[in-house]
Amino acid sequence: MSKIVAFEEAGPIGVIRLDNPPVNAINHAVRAGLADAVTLAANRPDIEVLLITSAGNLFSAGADVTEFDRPMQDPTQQMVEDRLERARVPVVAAIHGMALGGGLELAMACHYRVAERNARLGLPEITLGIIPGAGGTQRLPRLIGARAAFDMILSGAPISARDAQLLGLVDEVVEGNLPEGAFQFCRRLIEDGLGPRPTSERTVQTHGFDEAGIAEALRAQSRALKGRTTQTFLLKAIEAARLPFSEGVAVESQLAQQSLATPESQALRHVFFAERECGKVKGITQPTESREIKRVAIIGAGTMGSGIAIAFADAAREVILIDNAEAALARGRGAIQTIYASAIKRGRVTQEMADERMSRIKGSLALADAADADLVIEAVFEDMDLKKQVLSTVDSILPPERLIASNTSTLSVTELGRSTAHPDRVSGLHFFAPAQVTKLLEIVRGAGTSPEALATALKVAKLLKKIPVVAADAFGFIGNRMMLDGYFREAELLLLEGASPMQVDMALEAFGFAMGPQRVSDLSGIDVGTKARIQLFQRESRPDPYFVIADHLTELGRLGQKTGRGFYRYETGGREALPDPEVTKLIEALSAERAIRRREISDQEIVERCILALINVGAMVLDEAIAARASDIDVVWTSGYGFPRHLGGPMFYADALGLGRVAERIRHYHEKLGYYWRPAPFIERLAAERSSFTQWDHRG
Ligand code: T1G
Repeated sequence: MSKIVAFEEAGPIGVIRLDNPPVNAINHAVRAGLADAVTLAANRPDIEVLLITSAGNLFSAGADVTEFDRPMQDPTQQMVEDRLERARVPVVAAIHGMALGGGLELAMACHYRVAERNARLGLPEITLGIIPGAGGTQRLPRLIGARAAFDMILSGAPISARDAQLLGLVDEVVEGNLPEGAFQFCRRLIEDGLGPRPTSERTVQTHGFDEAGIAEALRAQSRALKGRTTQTFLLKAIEAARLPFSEGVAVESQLAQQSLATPESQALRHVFFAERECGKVKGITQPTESREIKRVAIIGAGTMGSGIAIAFADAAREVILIDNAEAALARGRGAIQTIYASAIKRGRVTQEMADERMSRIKGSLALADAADADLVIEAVFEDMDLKKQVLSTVDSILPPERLIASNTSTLSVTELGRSTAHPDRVSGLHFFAPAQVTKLLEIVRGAGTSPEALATALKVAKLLKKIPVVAADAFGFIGNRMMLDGYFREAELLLLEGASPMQVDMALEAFGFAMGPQRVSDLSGIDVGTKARIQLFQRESRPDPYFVIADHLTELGRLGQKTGRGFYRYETGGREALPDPEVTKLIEALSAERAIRRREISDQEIVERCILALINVGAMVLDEAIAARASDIDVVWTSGYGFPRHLGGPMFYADALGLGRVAERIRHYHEKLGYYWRPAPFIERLAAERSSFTQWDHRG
């Protein structure tokens, strides 16, 4: 027997145990091991029940995704499952932690399933742009009905053991120790003389899986599935569940292969691995002994400070939220209560959980109260002098081994570090609004930041379940640099040339962005960008036009949603962006001042220019080593800036377009539009070498 799959006898119970760390992914070795174990058990007449369990934190995370681009070796998972289903004795799966994808499919091929109370079960394949391909679209409908199966696979979200039991997916939820509970369950099967119960022989309940039901299910996921196609493969597969099992499985297998070959799936798998790669930083390892982050002080109770406070309270940390103004602190507390109240309303947390978390957040007007924190995060206004003052004060009261971080979104972390006596312990922790929700955490490494401080910052990201991307210290780091110098800047130029804010936003939302640039500016506050540029212009210059519209709107007090007017106007208390003729007049005047001829502009041109501008600056960010990998940039944009995941991020998308074509189009716009379109030498180089960003990332 292989080490990965062990078989042992416990009286009449044959125990098959998977042990393929870290997530019991089902690769060829696991499949072969399972097949061998089933054969072994079949030749042991004294075995009356087979029990499948796993070592480690979870039952299985499914098929090994790293095997997808290689031909599948026998035995396939379907072959193993057929063996299990046709076993002469009942087969039981004991599920702990998570059973996902192929892991749940394996369990559904067993005749019975028991799960520990906290277990979660799901088929998340759609998040990888594929459909379940090991019988999941045929067995799940037979266990819980076609409609419930369609809903579950369409969302990709795991469900609790309790809900799984209510649906009929799990036979028993074990409150206490799972192995004991599973053995008891097996012994009861023997005592009650209960035999094998092949799922494939069950009939499919199709109630609610009609045209109206399917439309309703798709509507419920319309936002998550915007621009996606995987759902069409899935629908056909679930419909095939009406066929005899063997025919349905054949249809599923074909559709699964087709979904796997889509650019959408390649993009989503790229993002999956990119999100796991980005936390690995050359030369930075997690110290075995490192200080635990129990208590966090946050300076500044504004929108970001309050959101960061919630993120740490949600991670069961003690938080002290400090501000120098009573009114600001009260506003911060009010914002926190409002956010938890809406989380309760949406069923994300219970009143009890919200109360417990809010009780972890203490307010204070005294910076001195940060002295016993393990970590201090400064989140005051984006003003260099103010931030330096706060950091140097904190530095003077905080023991030197503790970490200090700034939530700055554009300012130099190196310079901020130098305003303290310990620049080695200063890093940037750049959260994205809403800080308690957005997955991305941009970690900025200042020139003085020590490897230990960086390792702790990465640990903080894990603690908050955030996706960390490390950026070198330069204006705007990775995300904001590309947004300001590339994407948003080009969007503004298109407005000066004749496109309307609505046209630009709708074109980019149709491309797949969650929200277009002007609506994002109005949401986050146009003055935030203006302040960042004021700081920038103290160190660098940018030729006109560079955000002339936004900076004029700020001057006019049109700061966005918070003032009811920005690029759009908003009804009192409303969030719907309404065109405002005053803005059109302002833009026309700014165009005239610059002798810019206004014209009709197509949506196609809008998208091409905004995306290529993003990619071009992305290549500069890579060339300047501000980002370590092109895939890091893709993570920043898909998890922090709403770039469509199913396109893989700007750099992966550039590869899909072909860098030769990308370079050619950038050169075209350089001739037409000048300075801001000077092609990034890095793109020219890779294009000349007929290479790609992905190849560059995987260079030796
Ligand atoms: N295959 C290969 N490697 C995997 C993997 C998988 N399915 N899941 C995780 N890993 C690696 C991951 O890359 C990382 O590697 C390490 O394990 C720890 O993961 C036939 C076709 C289970 C919730 O979509 O959601 O089954 O970086 O950092 O935060 O129908 O991993 O250390 O080298 O994410 O504790 C469907 C994917 C597959 C689940 C754990 N399954 N995994 O989260 O750890 S398709 C999924 C996850 C399928 C069948 C189809 C999460 C997790 P490294 P991690 P984590």
